[in-house]
Amino acid sequence: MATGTRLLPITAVTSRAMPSKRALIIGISGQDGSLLAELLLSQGYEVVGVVRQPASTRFENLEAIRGRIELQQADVLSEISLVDVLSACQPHEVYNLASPSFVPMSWKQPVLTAEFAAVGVTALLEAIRRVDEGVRFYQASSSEIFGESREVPQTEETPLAPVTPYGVAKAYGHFITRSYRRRYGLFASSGILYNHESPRRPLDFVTRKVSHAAAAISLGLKSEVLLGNLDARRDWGYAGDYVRAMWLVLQQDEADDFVIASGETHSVRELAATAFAHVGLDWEEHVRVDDTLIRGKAELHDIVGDASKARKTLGWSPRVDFEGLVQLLVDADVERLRSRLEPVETLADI
Ligand code: GDR
Repeated sequence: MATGTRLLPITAVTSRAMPSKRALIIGISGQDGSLLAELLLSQGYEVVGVVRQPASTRFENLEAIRGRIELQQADVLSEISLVDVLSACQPHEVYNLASPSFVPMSWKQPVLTAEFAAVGVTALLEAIRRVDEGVRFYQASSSEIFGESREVPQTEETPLAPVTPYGVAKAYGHFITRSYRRRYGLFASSGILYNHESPRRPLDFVTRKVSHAAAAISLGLKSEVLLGNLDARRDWGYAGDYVRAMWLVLQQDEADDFVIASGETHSVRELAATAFAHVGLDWEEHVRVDDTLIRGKAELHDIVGDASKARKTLGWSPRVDFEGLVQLLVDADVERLRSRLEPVETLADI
């Protein structure tokens, strides 16, 4: 679509009595982007999403809302490309969720990780500065920026000590957002999000890996799963709760940084035990440790967030607890696998 043209079908705009807010989500096709898009649509927003692939691509996470959003293909590392999108869309709010998210991959692709999670943020902030300094900007920071933290739990004031290329790149993104807020007075905020999961998580992440394995084993589709460090602990929450926090961050009077976390940690062992118990199985009979999946010195310890500021200022608190999250993931995987099995069973019956 050419710069300056309207992005949404005219019906979507004129059918509302009040002019709605327009949000631009960079990286809309991922777990967080798609959940955030659904939340914003439910609040009456017009939602435009930026994707790297052609807009005609079938994005599984966006299937339910595909007819209600506009997609723009753009090079998120190019300031010119971003200026074009911002000029065409004229958003009130911009959410930057475009970044690789699987931490171990950042050791294999450190330069690419830095380009997206660090330099790309700068390109976007520069583009906003050029097009409209009044835009509200959300940066997806991550608990990985705390790395080997000496403070437990971490707050917005905890010094950053990242250890992975992903964490280092995210620390840059975090600081540059702060820097543009101070230097240019942009409404640029960061949400420092701890692990947040949903059925839209790819299977590489430990939560989905475990929930999918528990579901598949309970349906007789496989017998075991290989995991890394069972003692590793994380502060896990439900992604639906966390995208609500993103939105709240941009509704404040002033731009700021917020830790978004559950405040409690659980081990991978507890994760497996809870998931397998939910489908009536003993995890110890099905989980094996694969040493190649252990992160060693790159593993993070004592990463747990203190979200007091978010609770007080944003009025945010998570609605789904650890057990509820694990059950929700397992139920979704059971349902997904059963629906794939059904046609096969029907054929076998014939
Ligand atoms: P993380 O998530 O690296 O914390 O980053 P991940 O689910 O990959 O790992 C969580 C913990 O589980 C341990 N673990 C395993 N992890 C994976 N992936 N596979 C395994 O088989 C396995 N066995 C044990 C890991 O060692 C680790 O301790 C997530 C991502 O969403 C980031 O994008 C985000 O920024 C941070 O959370 C906050």
